[in-house]
Amino acid sequence: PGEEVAAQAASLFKDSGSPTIFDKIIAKVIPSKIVYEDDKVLAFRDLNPQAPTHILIIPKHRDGLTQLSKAEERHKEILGELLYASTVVAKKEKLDDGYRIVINDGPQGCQSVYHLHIHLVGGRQMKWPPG
Ligand code: D5M
Repeated sequence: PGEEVAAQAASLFKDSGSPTIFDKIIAKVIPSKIVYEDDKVLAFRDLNPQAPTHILIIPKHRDGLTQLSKAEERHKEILGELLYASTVVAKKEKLDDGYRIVINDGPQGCQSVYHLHIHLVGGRQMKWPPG
């Protein structure tokens, strides 16, 4: 089983960008609280929640999408999948009065993990403008 996990991790790491903590979450090498999963998308609870509900929605295959600004034509489908999965998760979490979707990009956007992820935050009143 150890070898299997290593092989799975190696295939995930083939794309550009260094491995991140999210590769280990996808490979289930480290635990996470998964709330939704399909063949392309994984959603799990943020370790450092900024609201009563704070979930990260990520592509299982990064395929060069370390951050939103690296998106290319071929990523259009997965970008749609991620946004749509966010609405499915929001419904599952009963965020019926609304919620916020955030994508942090690069240093000025406060991105810390370079594997594209959507933050889904809700369960409290949000403020505008964001900080
Ligand atoms: O957001 C990166 C987010 O990733 C940040 O809110 C913490 C979260 N994080 C980091 N490690 C973990 C693990 N192991 N489980 C769950 N959540 C995690 P960014 O937009 O890049 O700043």
